[in-house]
Amino acid sequence: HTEFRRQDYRPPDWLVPAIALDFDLGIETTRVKATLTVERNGGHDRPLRLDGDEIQPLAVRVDGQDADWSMDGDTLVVAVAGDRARVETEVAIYPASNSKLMGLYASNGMLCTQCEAEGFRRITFFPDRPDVLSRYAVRMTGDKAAFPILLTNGNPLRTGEDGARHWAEWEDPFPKPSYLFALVAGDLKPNHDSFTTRSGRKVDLNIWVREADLPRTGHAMAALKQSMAWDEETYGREYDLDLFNIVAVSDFNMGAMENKGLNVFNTAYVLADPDTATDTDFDNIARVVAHEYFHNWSGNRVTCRDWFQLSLKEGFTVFRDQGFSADTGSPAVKRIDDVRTLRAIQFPEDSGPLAHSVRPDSYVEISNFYTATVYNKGAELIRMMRTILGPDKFRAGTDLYFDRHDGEAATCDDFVKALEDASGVDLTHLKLWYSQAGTPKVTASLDQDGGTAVLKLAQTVPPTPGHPVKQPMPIPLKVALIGERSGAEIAPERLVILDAADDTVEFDGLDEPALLSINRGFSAPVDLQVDRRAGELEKLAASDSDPFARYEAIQELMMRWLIAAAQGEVADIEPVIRAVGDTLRSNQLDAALKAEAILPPSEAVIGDRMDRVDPDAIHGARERLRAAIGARLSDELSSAQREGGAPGSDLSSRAKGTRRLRSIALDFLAAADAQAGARLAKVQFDAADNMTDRSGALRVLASLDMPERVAALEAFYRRHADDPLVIDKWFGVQAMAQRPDALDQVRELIRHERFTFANPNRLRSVAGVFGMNQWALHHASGEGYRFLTDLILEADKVNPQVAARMVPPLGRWKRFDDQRQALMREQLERIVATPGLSKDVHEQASKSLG
Ligand code: HT7
Ligand code: ZN
Repeated sequence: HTEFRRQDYRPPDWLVPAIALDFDLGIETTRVKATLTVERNGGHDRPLRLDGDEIQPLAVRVDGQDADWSMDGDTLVVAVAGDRARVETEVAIYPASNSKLMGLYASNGMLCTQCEAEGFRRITFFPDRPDVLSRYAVRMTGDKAAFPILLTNGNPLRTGEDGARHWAEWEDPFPKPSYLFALVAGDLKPNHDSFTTRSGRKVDLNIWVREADLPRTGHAMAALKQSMAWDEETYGREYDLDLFNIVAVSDFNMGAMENKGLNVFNTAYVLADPDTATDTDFDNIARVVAHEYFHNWSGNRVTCRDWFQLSLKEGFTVFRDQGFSADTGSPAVKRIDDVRTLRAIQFPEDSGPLAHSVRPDSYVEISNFYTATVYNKGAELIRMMRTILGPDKFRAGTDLYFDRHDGEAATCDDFVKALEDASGVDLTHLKLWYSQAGTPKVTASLDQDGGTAVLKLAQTVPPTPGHPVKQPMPIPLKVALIGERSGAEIAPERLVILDAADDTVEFDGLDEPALLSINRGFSAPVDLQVDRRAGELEKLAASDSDPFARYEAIQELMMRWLIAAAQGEVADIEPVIRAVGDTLRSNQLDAALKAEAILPPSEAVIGDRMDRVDPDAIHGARERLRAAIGARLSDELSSAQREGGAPGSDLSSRAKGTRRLRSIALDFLAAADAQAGARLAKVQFDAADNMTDRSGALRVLASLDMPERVAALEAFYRRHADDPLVIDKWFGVQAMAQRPDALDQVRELIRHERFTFANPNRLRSVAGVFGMNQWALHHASGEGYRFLTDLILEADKVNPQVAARMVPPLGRWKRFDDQRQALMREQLERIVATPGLSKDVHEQASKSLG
C-alpha cells in the first residue's frame, strides 16, 4: 500500500474553479454527470489526473469532444491541450451495495453522502484533495414518492416536476473542497426554526428526520441556536448562508459531518428525549451540534491544505466545542470529563505502536488518523497557546487567522503565525507539540526551608515509533501553594513554563508548610508524578482551591491505593475512605463534582500506571476498593442514591449532577452487598422516569449474578425494542459487564437477531465496547483476543473504516505479560495474513505488531 508523506506536498497541477453535477438518483443505481472547469496551475505539461474509487468512466469529453483518456489504477488520466478546459465525465454508482458508507450510500430508504476524507472520488472523478476549492452547482432528479426531499449544499435555486419524478437545482456560493460536498434524498420531515445573526441575517434552520423522530429533535435545535450565538459572542464568527440544514441518518461511520450548509449527523447525536437518552447523550448532542456548526469557520471558510494538517480544523474545533460546553454548563466538570477522555484514549495511543504526532508525518489510509491525538491532544495544544497568550491576545490571533486565510486552504504553521503576528509572542518552541509524539513525563517535588520553598521540575519525552530521541517540550504548568494548616492559597496561582529538561522555581515569604498544587486545570497534557509526603493528597483533596486539582488529589489517592493493592502490597485504605466520605458530606461541592471525584479510575487507566498490566489483579483491587467504600460509607451513599432530585425532564446542571451521583452511589453499594444492591438497583430501574436512572441501574445489574439482572435486561429490551439507539445501549451495557462469563455473554450478543455488522452504531455497541472491557478482553485464555479478531475480520468485509477502529486494543501487547503478549501478537499476525484485507485494517494491524 502507498504511504503518503507530509514532506512530499506539492500544489495541485490543475485547479477546478467550478463544477456542475447532475444526479439521476436511484437507490440501486445513480448516474452522475460532472462538468469540471479546469485550469492548469503553473507552467507544466502534465495531464489532468482525476481520483476515482470503485467507479468506471462511461464517457469522458474535453470541450465537448471525446477525450484522450486512460486509467492509471483508479485514477482517470485525461490529456488536456490548453490551460483551461471543460471536462465532462459520466459514471454509474450503486448506493444500495455501498456498505463502506463512504461516497453516496443508502440508509433506511434514503440516500446520503459522506465525502470526508476521500469519499467524493466514489461519486465522481475529481482531484479529491482539500486544496482544490470549487464552486458547486448541483442538479438532482429522482422519484417524488421515494425522495420527496432533495438537499445539497448552499441555496436552492429552482425546482420542477416531470410525472412521477421531480428535480431541484442548488448552488453553493462559497468555493469548497470536495470533502465538504453533501447530498441527501429521502422521505424526511423538518423541525424548522430560524436564527437572526447579529448583523440581521435571518437564517432558516432545519433538522431533517423521519416523521416519527420529530418530537426528539428539540434539544439539537436549541443547541444549534445556542452555538450560533456563542460563536458570534466568543469568536466574532457569524453564519454566512440563509439556510442551515442538519440531516440525521442511522448508518454513519462517525458522529457527524460538517458539510457546508448541510451537516449530516449520526442519529445518536440528534435524537433525544428523557425517556430514551441519558444526560450524557444530551450533553454529547449539544457538543457535536456545536462542533459541526463551529467548523463552518474553522474548517470550511478556512480549510486544510492537506490531510496532514487535519488538526488545524479538528484540534481547533474541539477546543472551540470544549469552550462552548464549559460556558453553557459546569466548567470544572467539563474539564474533568475532557481530561478523562484524554487519559482513557489519547494517552494510551501516544504510548503505543500507533503513536503519531498531532500533525502526522505519514499515512497509508487517512481515515486511520481521525484520532484522539489529532482531535483531543490537538485541542490541548490550542489550549496551551491560549494559556500562554492570555484570552485577549488569543482572540486577536484567531481574528487575524480567520481574516487572513478566509477562502483558503491553510496549514498549522499558518495558524501559529497568525497568533504570533497578532500577539507579538514567539511560539516557535511550542510548535514542537505539533511534531513530537509521546506524552511528556514530568516529575515535580517541593522542598521547603522556612519561608522559602523550591519547586524542582524535570521532564522526559518517551520515544515513539520512528522517533527514538526527543527534545524537551515547553510545558505550561499552572502552580499554586496551599497552606498545610490554613488550607488557603499561600502562593497565588502562577504560570510556570518548563521548557528545558529540568528547572527550579522559588517561592518566598511562606509562613506555613506548603502543599504543591500543580498542573491546575490540567494546563498541560502531561503525565505528572509528584513526590508527595504522607497526608498531602488527603489535605489537598479537602482544600485545594482549584476544583480540578481537588479532583486530581482524590483520584491520585485512590490510584495509589489501587496500584499497591494490585501489586499485592498492604496499603492503608483509611485516607481514601476519609477523602471520599468528606467529599460526599461536603456542602461546598455540588453533586456533579462529587460524582466525578469519587468515581474510581477505570481498570484501563490503572493499568496505564503499572509497569506490567495484570488485568485480574487490577480488577480485584478495584472491586475491593468499591466494596470497602460501599460498606464504610453506606449512609452517605444511600442518601445520595435516594436523592430523587428532579424529574427526568429537568436537564439543569443540578439535576444532571444529582442523577450522576445517584448511579455512582448505587454502584458502590452493590459492590459492598450484591443482594441488597440488586434490590436497590431494581427499584431504581422500575421507578425511573428517565434513561439516566434506568440505564445507570441496568449497568449495575448487568455485572451482578442476581435474578434482578435478567428481569431488568428483558424489561429494558421489551420497553425499547422499537428504538435502535436504545437497543444499542442494551448491547453496550452487556458488552461492558464485569463478569467472569463476559465472553460467553458477548458471544451470545453477536448471535442475537438484532445484531448486524452493517450498522456502525450496533457494531460499536458490541465490538467497540468489548475492546474497552479490559478484564474480559484480556482473559488469560486468549479467547477474548481471538473473539475480537474474528469480529474485526468479519467487519472488514463490510466496512473497513469501522473495522480498523477496533484494532488498537490488540496493539497494547507490550504492556502485558509474556503469555498474553504472544496471544495478542498471534491474533495481529492472523489479521495481517488474511487475504483481501483492507488497507485500513492492514495499516493498523501491521503497525500494531511494532
Ligand atoms: N470532520 C468529520 C470527520 C468525519 C469522517 C472522517 C472519516 C470518515 C467518516 C467521517 N465522518 C465524519 C467529523 C468531525 O470531526 O466533525
Ligand atoms: Zn470535527
